[in-house]
Amino acid sequence: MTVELHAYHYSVYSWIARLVLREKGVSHDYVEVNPFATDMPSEYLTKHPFRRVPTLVHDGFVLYETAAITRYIDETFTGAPLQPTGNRARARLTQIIGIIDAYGYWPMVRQVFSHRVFKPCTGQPADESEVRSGIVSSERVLGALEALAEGGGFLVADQLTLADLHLAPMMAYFNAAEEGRAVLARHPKLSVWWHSMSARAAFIATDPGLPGQ
Ligand SMILES: N[C@@H](CCC(=O)N[C@@H](CS)C(=O)NCC(=O)O)C(=O)O
Repeated sequence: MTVELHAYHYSVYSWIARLVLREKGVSHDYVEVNPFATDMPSEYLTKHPFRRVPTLVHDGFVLYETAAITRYIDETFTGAPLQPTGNRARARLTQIIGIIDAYGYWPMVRQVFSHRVFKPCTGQPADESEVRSGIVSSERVLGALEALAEGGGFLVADQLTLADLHLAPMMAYFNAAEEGRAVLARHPKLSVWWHSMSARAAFIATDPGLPGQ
């Protein structure tokens, strides 16, 4: 049995996949692919036509889209289940992942984190207007997640789920920006959740850090 994850060190979606593999205890080979590189190997595009990361390859079965990858990992490998059994809890899990992907990723990561933290770390010019507009959009996302969170250490169903593992890396990047931290601090249920998620061994072990750290 071979499991290969094609991923990029600083990619938040790659972190989600690595985190789920770690929580499930799935050993795997890691192949670094930089989706922002102009010389990305053309062979990779046969796996992922949209030129993104990550992609999972399990015994020749190629799968991209992080939510599909993490669900597949949970349903294929042993280890504590990361999806609840009740219909409503499962619907909430899917809803939260949908919110993160559709409304959270861009403002939290590509606007706030990228322009406040990542670009300055790598000496690239940052755009303050991206940070400001990202914060406005992120406020709505955190407000929606705060309303859906159960309260306590997990978002859904009082157990660790794929929803927690999808949000945690995004929140880590958002929280690395001063403005992001201030927004998170205004959301009490998410703050309690973040305190508990960010202390998990798998989360700490998979943290890619920042360039130059
Ligand atoms: N819908 C994709 C999104 C993956 C994604 O956007 N990955 C980023 C890195 S975090 C990427 O490859 N970006 C390359 C680009 O924007 O050109 C998924 O769920 O896997």
